[in-house]
Amino acid sequence: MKFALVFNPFSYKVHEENLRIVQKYFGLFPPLSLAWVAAIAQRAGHETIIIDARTLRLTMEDTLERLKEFKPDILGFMMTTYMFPETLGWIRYLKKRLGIPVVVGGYNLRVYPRESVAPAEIDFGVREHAYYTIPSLFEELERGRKFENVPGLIYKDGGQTLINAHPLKIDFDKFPNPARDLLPNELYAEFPTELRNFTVMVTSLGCPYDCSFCEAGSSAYSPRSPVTVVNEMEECFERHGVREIDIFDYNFTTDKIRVMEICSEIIKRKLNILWACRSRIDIDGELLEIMKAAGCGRIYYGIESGSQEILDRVNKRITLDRIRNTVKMTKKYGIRALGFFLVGAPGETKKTVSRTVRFAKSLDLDYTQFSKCLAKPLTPLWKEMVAKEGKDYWREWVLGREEDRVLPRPWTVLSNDEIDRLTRKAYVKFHLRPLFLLKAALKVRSFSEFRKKVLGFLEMMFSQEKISRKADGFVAYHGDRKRLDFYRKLAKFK
Ligand code: B12
Repeated sequence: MKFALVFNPFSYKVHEENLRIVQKYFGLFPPLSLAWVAAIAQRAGHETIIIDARTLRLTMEDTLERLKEFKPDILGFMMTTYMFPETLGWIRYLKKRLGIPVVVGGYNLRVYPRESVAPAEIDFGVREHAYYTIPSLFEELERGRKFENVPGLIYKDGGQTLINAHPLKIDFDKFPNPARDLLPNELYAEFPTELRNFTVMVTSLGCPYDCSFCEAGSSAYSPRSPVTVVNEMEECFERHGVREIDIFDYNFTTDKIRVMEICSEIIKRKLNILWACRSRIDIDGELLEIMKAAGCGRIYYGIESGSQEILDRVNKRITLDRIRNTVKMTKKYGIRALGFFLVGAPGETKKTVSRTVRFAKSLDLDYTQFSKCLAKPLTPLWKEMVAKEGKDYWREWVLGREEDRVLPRPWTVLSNDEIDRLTRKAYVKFHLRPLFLLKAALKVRSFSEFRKKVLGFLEMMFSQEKISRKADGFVAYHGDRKRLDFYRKLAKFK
């Protein structure tokens, strides 16, 4: 089978947890889920391409041209809940012109398997991982067409939507490395990126904790082995010129021994890669020391609040003292620390937001992100919202029956407009400190980094609207024009 995977651009949403300016400067990341799917298909012997239309700034028409050259037998898309309507728009356009089957997968399929394949243009859905489903589906498409044998497949038969069970156990360690050879690796970057090429990695699935605002809560923790992880890092370095990696695991440090083994392996192989990860705050000096020695340059900590009551209320299971100590220790070992904070969490008042901002300022953080607390699908907050309203906004959204609108936050006395304003204010207050700005300026390594940061700062101060609004013509991130043009040509004429 010839398989083409398309990553479509997406715009800013009013229900988005980030402010528009933050989303704009967030970065351009590789479509990692699609790269996993591509590697699985390639390993099963299928010729596969990924068109990262978002990063290459390709229009639907450009993408169609490229697809006509490749002549795929089947098209694939990744579906998140929030971007569902936009991805569906791309599917509709391409399906109409190419007339080939379409398969979709991704997080939204786990939440809304039936609704995700409801549109007539979508032929198949992959409910779980592609690992067994895609090779088996392609075999059936080539031979038997007995779809009832394909594990985890969602398909349509005589007007009915059928969902096959997926009884096979997934071993994440056996997954082939994501097919980064199909991606324009030179173009990716995130806001704090220091080195190119940059990529993202996922080394474990799930999270055993149960914070009430997070959808990963209590999901089965499934790590890749230290050797597999470092093999992937080495492949990134040698084959794809990668010098910086952001590890996107929900909590990279869930298993201390595993992280220590990963670090020892990096040190043993003398792998010179700068990497970052997301972590809970409850880690110790022993771990930080070896992480630094192995090239860890940044840790993104989930801090959430400067109010102990709110931390307890969202089930965070951390204390303010622990946060202070860990951030201090992180800095002592020479690792940059970023704090993720929530605004509008359960029990939030103007006072608790002020406390959070004061707390954030008192920690020696290098970066912060203030997100607006949102009832995301599968979170305990979402379950409460559905029970209370008797209606599931996200389900209606996926079915095209709901507008992009700000969702109610019955767990706080703050209105949505106040939450928006307070979030913006939090950024301004955190950044507008002479000493912080001076320190940030001294850390800048290149003119392009300087430009990116100054522009981001100025936009945050002067052109961010008081209340989030729709943003037509939204373009994420300022890329490198020369590199972009090179890859656009390659994508169209290769
Ligand atoms: C890396 C990442 C990104 C990267 C790359 C995008 C991507 N997914 O490739 C970037 C930064 C660009 C990104 C962007 C966004 N992301 Co993101 N992202 C992730 C992250 C951290 C890892 C994905 C990954 O590689 N997982 C490991 C692989 C093995 O699992 P997987 O992704 O589930 O993929 C398997 C199956 O789902 C299936 N599958 C997935 N896609 C497809 C496609 C086809 C055709 C098939 C057949 C199968 C299939 O097969 C895969 C392999 O087995 C996940 C969280 C997580 N830990 O999974 C969030 C996550 C997927 N992202 C999420 C969100 C919300 C977003 C954004 C909307 C954020 C934003 N506001 O901008 C955007 C939207 C992107 C889009 N086009 O829709 C949510 C989705 C929640 C939801 N309800 O839909 C998640 C779950 C994080 C979270 N907990 O909030 N993301």
